Amino acid sequence: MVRERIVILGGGESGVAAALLAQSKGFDVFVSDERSIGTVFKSELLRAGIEFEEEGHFSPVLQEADLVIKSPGIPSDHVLISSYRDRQIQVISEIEFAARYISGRIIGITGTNGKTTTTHLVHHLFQHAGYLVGCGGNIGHALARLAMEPPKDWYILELSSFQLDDIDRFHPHIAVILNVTPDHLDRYQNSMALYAGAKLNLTRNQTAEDFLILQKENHYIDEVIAGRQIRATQIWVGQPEGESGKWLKVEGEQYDLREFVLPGEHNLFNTTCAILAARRGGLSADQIQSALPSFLPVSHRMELIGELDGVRYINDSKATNVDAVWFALQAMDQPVVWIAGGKDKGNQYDTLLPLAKSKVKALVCLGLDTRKLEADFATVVPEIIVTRSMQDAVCAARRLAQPGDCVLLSPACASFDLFKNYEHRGDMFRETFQELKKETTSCQ
Ligand code: UMA
Repeated sequence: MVRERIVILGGGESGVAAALLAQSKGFDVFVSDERSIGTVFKSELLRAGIEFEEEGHFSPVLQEADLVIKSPGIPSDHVLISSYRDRQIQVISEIEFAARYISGRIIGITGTNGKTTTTHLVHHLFQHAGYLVGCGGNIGHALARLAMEPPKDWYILELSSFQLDDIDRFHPHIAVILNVTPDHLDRYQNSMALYAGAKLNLTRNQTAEDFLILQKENHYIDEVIAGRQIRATQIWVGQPEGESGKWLKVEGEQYDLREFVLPGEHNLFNTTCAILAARRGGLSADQIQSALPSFLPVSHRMELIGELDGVRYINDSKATNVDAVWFALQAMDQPVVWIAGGKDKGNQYDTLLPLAKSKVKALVCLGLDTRKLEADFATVVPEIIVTRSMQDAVCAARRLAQPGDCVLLSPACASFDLFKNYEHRGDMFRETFQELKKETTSCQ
């Protein structure tokens, strides 16, 4: 019998996890990457005996695909993708493929911001209630890896628009769309309707037995939802009823937040959505309340990494878009030395200008090309410094900050120009800070 051939484009986390899963399901697998494949991923492929190519999509095997799995980082208008679609060869995302091999129920969480925190919280609530739970997706651990583990009761998945672009049958029982604001527009022909449309794909295969939790009064969501037929029960979430660090009321049930460590008004909204998802998934209000005090927040998201010379250093490396930085600056109550920059994704900084004017005393640009940042903030921030490495950026920030100030890494951009990913960028920030603090390194 001839085995079905799956071609996997991209040899990162999604591609390699999909390759291992596909091989375990008896497919003939080939992985192709346009750059060199990372050492860890390459050794996984070699160990499994999976064929691959790197430094380019050249192999004739690419033409023999029965099914193509596309990594989320590869744009849909890539010439290879277009050629597959022209030949009616199905191209799907790793999420779509992996979901075909799991049997538990899925909670899919998307949105421009807050999805990592909300995913972690929902995971924690179900785990604390005693369920077998898998947590993955855009959060860093591909669903395909979870599909190779023993089955779980629930899969809590953070999903990006890129992963939702190429779904076919993917079907979450509970879908959460936290918010939609401009991001990744370089991948969506500069169209918010296309980007919001990708997020709305999350509900495409839901039925009347399912739930869709989504943000009220978000005009990007309102515009795209108007043209869609939604079968799931819709739960619209408006302004949360509660006070950060004190209490929260969700559908008439009051929760005590005094021992709950997620600060900020925006997290009241994320927590409301997480509680709604947990309640629809069958958890009781008591089960949720008893889980809240033991929740640990996510790293790289407004993470206080320490204090040096009376200056607090905050790692918000996960803020890869303008809106996330808006929340970060909004939450600051000390003068800010702001480290920003990286790979620009078509950013419009207008919404940040008033906040930068009132809170930012100096901007340290970090990245290979920071001209747009420099130009856009020149009129509102008194001092702007350009750096090309984390060490230089942290040293510049240290020079500019005075006791009582705060150094905030909140880049508004992707990390891929200088770092492997946002975690790597945040880790480098933390390490540089710790070296300066221990005086194992010094600034020139
Ligand atoms: N590649 C090609 N051809 C191309 C473009 C890229 O072969 O034309 C190769 C690259 O050389 C690289 C590989 O594809 O080796 C990387 O694939 P990828 O960029 O899709 O990244 P993965 O390592 O597979 O990680 C992806 C998500 N990355 C992106 O969406 C960019 C990870 O989200 C996710 O955690 C992981 O799958 C597991 O599900 C990260 C992310 O930055 C956190 N997400 C974006 C965001 O949150 O803003 C959407």
